[in-house]
Amino acid sequence: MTSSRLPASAIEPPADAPDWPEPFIRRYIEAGYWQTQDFAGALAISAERHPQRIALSADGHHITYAALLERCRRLAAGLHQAGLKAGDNVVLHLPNSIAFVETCFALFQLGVRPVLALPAHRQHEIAGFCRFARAAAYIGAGQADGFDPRPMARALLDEGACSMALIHGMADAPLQSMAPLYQASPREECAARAEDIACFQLSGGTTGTPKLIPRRHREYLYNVRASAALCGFDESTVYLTGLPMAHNFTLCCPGVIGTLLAGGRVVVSQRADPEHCFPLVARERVTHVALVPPLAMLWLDAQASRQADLSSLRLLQVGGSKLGSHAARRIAPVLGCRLQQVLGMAEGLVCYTRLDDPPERLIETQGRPLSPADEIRVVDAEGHDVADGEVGELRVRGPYTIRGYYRLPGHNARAFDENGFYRTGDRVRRRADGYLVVEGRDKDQINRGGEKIAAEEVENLLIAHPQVHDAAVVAMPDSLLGERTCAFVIPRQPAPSALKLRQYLHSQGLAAFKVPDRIELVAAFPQTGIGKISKKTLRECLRQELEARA
Ligand code: AMP
Ligand code: DBH
Repeated sequence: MTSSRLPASAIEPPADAPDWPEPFIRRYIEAGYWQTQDFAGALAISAERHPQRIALSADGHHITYAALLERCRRLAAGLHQAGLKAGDNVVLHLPNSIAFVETCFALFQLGVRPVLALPAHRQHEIAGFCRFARAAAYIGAGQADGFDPRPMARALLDEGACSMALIHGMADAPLQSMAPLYQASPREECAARAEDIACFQLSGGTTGTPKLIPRRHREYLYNVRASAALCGFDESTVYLTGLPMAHNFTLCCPGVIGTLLAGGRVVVSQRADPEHCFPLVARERVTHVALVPPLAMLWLDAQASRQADLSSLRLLQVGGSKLGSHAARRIAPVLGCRLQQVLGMAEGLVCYTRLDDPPERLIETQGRPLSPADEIRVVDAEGHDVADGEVGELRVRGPYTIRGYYRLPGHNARAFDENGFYRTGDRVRRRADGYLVVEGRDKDQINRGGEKIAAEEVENLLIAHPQVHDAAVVAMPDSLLGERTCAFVIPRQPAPSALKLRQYLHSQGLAAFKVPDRIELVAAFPQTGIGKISKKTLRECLRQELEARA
């Protein structure tokens, strides 16, 4: 540590981002889980080991480790000159690209903390993150689907949501183009320390407010390194990014960063559909890929009829929502690679099936915790441990599971128990062999093929519409996505049409995946014994109706 560095307390008051208590910090360091490295330092070491190997390939363009490191360091210098400094937060809103990786590592080096927004997020979410994080800057880029970040970035500046907006691509004042920032001479100095926050992941959440998950260098590096070891990542790994890189799964489990620290190659794709990805797999000899279950099912169906050259594939990781055992069974025979089920959460805990697990475990379970130091509890409504084989709520504490969300002390008091265990809201069964099976969920969230939607966030927007008296958003079963969303709405007269309400939600800048698939206008909601809306009854009505139709 150099004397020019600020003590942690000068950057963030402890209540902002709860850290592990001192005895746990000591335990994780002594056991060797936490080391003294930061992400920028880790990339530099990997680049020194194999400077001339290809680190990333995108659209036929390849970049070596040495070139990547140099570009990250130039960009770090440029971003520093632009005014960003250690302890600042920025909202990073980039599609899968080499620029995403460069920007992330440049920010890591400066100790500037990116909020890792998903490409699908729009003004409603992005403005929320900017305000909540008191972001010094928004960083965006155009997306393959035609999204142009510039009108939104101008609106963010107009509203005062952030004070600087940087764009990868062409931009006019008051926006700034990132291109000139790469002209600066490379910056060597690293301002981040192992115990600092590296970035903020986002929680699927259950409420209307954004939840930022502070991930620190040392614990997130442990997550990524242990994951890479478990998944057998090495210099021969060619990792295809179908899902957004910003997501915990694709970034660190072991993902893009796991591949780069192992000296492998990342093949960048902004799409995950078989039409786009199968030719990439064949051309780039992709070995590893991570998908959510609906995409894995599309890959299965496409390959069953197409027989593309997927011979290089070694491992397909599937997570984000539950993979049905029927689809799980088909993966190895149809795609010719191993299946790994992954139960993960941006808050930390990741469970994996192991590469050498027998087929029964690969097909029927969502794996077991990554770390021997993960402490898992499965509890009943009173918080008592249930016996193995019984279903209960999953709680977890460990060397890479956060102890609290950023700047949400009130929510933290509910989301974590008195012993610091995170209440996941997932209902699971632990088998005698220690493997977990996901059986359901307690939280007020819809899991739409791995994309999480907090019911309350959509309800709040609907209720703000002048022609809406009340709204309740629930999951309805779906054969491809697992779940879709249905909004029950009690209208005011004259009642708005479902189409109008949907257009209204888009106009509010809500990400498209959160706009309800179905909107039902009703006169009243079913109620529970104490007069609350019975979402259970609403879900049951939908289920019966869909069954009757089938
Ligand atoms: P988030 O907190 O937004 O990162 O979402 C994590 C949540 O996704 C978990 O708590 C689970 O509810 C769900 N999830 C992730 N992976 C799986 C899986 N393999 N099977 C079932 N649910 C999953
Ligand atoms: O859903 C998730 O958040 C998730 C799924 C698989 C995750 O964070 C992960 C693996 O790391």
